[in-house]
Amino acid sequence: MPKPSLGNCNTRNKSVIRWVDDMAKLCKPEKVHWCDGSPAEKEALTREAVAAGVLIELNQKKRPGCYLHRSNPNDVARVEQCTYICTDSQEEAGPTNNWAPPKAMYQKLYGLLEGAMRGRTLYVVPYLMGPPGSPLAKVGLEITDSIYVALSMGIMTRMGNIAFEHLGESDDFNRGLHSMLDVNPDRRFICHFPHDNTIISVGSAYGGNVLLGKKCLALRIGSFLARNEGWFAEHMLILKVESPTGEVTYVAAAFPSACGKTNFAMLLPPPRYKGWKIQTIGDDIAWMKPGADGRLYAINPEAGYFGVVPGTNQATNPSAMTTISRDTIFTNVGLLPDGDVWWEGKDGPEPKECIDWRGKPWTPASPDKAAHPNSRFAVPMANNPVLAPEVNDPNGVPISAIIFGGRRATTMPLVFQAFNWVHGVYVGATVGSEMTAAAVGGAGQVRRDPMAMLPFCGYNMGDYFRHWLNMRKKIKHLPRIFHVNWFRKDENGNFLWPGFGENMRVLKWIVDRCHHRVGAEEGALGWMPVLEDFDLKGLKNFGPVEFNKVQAVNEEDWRKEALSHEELFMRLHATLPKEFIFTRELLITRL
Ligand code: GTP
Ligand code: SPV
Ligand code: MN
Repeated sequence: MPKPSLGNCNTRNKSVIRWVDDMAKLCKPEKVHWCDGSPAEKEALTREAVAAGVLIELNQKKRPGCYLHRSNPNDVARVEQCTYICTDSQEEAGPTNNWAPPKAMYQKLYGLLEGAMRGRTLYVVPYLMGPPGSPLAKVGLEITDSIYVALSMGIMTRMGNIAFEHLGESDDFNRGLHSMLDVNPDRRFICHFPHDNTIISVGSAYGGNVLLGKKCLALRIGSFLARNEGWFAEHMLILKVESPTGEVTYVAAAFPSACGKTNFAMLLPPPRYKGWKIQTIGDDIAWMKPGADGRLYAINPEAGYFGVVPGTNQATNPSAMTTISRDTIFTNVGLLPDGDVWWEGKDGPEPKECIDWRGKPWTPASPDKAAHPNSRFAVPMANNPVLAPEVNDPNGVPISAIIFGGRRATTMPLVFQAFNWVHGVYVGATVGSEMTAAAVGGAGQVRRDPMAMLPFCGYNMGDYFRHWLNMRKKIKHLPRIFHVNWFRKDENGNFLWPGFGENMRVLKWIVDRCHHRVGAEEGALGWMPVLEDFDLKGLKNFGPVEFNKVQAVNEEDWRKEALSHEELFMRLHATLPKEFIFTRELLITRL
């Protein structure tokens, strides 16, 4: 086997060249391709992917620049049971993470990677997370043998030479190595080595498992760095609210996977909110750091959206529909006879026939869905008609409110505000949510998902809570903290709250609270909106009776809820901040 050449190497950074050379020697690809991020390269790689059958060209008149990818049916979502944090001690990873000692894990992975890219092209994907010039931006390098990953990273990040420009001669970059191997669930490992700023992912070719800039770097490694360096890496959308008078408020919100971040970040206010404008900064990840003026500043490290397709339509998310009308890679949706795509919950009548996400003929009589419930779009954020220009501001935007939320059919009211920072951190730490199709296994079960970070916190969850509490000393103007639940249901299983665009009403109350415009009632859970301050005008079939129902705090439900907080705390007892014990006592007393 001859030594694989470095191909069209396009940097002189010695650490980069040495690392790529080492990895190429290990994986033994036939060819090495360094991505430069140019439009010409995107076109050439796309053509190659189509020729190889990795992408299917869609109807270019209806969806210019759009392609369909079908993943292996055994590989359709993140796999939490195969995701590891590799630190010397298990204590550092904590009880909520799978742990393995670094040495043993490197050995096992290098064994699997030995010669794994024979006959394949090794793509070197340099990328920048964050706006160019931002003090919060980070450089990553992903080596992958998947052309789909290379193309998707080109959408999701600022990819190509821009990363080398940012890096210069430094060796401070994330080393990410990905190989599909034979896409076998038995050989699927997503491993993080926070002390080496290294990620190795094998055996998958799907989304959060393999687009290493996203959940692996921006959240798992990111949260580890953030704790050490005094900032936050969070599973949060960031949005901008502009009032008719031009008042601007920035809000960050953490909801678990497939619980409404993309939809909320692109919210179109109902007609009644004439003059109000919501714009998107980010839809999935926020990096936040205290600024010199004592406020908390946030950037979106990503450059694209990897969003849930099913349920997206003109009524729920018109801006997303415009965004994905071009330049989009769809994964695991249905294919229509005219070369357009189909998914459950798209506008218009069901088609008479299509090809389902597995590539099999589908009709409305088929027992299975045409699109996989976790089918996704990958699309550049530049397509978003409501993109906030501040998304490219290296300094980020100052956050006034942090919202936590989950998917709860019962128990949780539509909205309340935490009493103070410590209470707010408690509210975030005890978020519960029904599991969704975004991860393999357990869909529908309620579990504790602290700050929507259960699958993404790269170190001990108790220490993470401690970090959240400590940060209050570094932020002079603390954001107000809120909790929302769009998903409460009635006895017949119908959503009590209309959601989507109507969430503007909840957001308006939150913004009013931030600007001290409305009072609130002290309740057992926190500050509750007073009926007169909460705008219900123009809502169909939703008046004061329904409002009281969606806001109700049921004592019996909350006894169970408080017990389940205790269960989480017992799991984390070794590192749990004592403040939480007192806060829970106060909650029980108020109940
Ligand atoms: P990830 O990309 O997995 O992190 O998900 P996300 O948090 O961005 O969730 P997304 O906005 O894609 O929404 C997921 C699902 O929740 C979709 O099927 C939406 O239609 C649905 N959804 C979003 N907002 C609402 C809402 O206000 N009410 C209801 N009932 N459903 C909603
Ligand atoms: C999530 O699961 O929270 C996602 C999708 O945003 S993935 O990139 O697959 O993690
Ligand atoms: Mn997410």
